[in-house]
Amino acid sequence: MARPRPQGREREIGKRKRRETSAARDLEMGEASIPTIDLSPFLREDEDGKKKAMEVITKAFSEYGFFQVVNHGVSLNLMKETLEISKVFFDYSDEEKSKSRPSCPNAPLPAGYTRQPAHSRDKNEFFLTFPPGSNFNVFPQNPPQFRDLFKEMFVQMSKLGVVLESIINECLGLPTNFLKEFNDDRNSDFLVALRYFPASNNDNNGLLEHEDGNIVSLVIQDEVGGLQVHKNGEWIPVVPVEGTIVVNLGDVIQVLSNKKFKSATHRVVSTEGRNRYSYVFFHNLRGDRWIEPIPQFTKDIGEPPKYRGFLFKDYQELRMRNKTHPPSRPEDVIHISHYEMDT
Ligand SMILES: O=C(O)CCC(=O)C(=O)O
Repeated sequence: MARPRPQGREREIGKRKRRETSAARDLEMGEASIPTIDLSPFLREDEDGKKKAMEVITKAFSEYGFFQVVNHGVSLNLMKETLEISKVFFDYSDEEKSKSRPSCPNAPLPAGYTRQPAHSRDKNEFFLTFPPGSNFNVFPQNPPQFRDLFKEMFVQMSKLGVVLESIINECLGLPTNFLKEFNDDRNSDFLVALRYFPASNNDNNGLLEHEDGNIVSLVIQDEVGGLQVHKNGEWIPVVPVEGTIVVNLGDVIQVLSNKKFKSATHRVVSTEGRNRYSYVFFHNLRGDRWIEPIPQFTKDIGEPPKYRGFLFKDYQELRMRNKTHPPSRPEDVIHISHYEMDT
């Protein structure tokens, strides 16, 4: 007897399963995945291992700005514990979570607990801190371990951010410590814990397609997954693997390198019936830094600059306005285009 054709929702699920199976097959074949880099050669100065890894990293940054790392120096236990503790925190009532709402109006970003407003297309809530000791920080009393775990995570992710910045420096062929000296103040870095709400029947948007505005971001996601990267014109799922950290390049490097390296276009898709948890560390820079393509990627090689110069803080404000009064500059919601020049 012929099997009845699946209808409506069943048919959609079938289609999705087929898409997932084919994505999984591609992943096995390495066609639709992002590379995984072992960072241990950088931590123990193994020159041969470093050279091989840098080739892969340079390719990934030149094409789509994304890869993931293992042996990165961040404690695997800490990664597990911080994900667990944020589940406890986000499960509290709104009233309890509201006790750690941001209280510093002049902070560059809202430090503390924030839920995206109802009109936002991004369906998530988050908790943000600046470096331990920052006056902007607001911590909840409960769960009691939250503050210490968050601080420890900040310290370890910050070390990794510095390592990755020096790798970017080397992959770009910049003079030793160029980026370290340009970006010598760690007070603007921030760490965010996120909870994405389950997808509904007509909306699976956790976080809309975007690029990060900073130097480099580091993502730890739980087993639910949902992070996707735009690569070769397709959305590629970053399949969660316990212990790995996802690295994505931000706009500042794209501008400094005159688009030699690309900031990563990415988004988060939510899952039916499940919350998703993640941590993102933003290796950032001071607002008063002047950003423009470096001569090494322009006049030294006879290339016109693809961006005019700007103050980093002005770009941050423009991005923030796009969130609070969406969209103030629709052309900058995904890519950095405000400062782009016709070449
Ligand atoms: O939660 C994630 O996996 C990624 C979050 C992200 O892309 C962002 O906060 O910019």
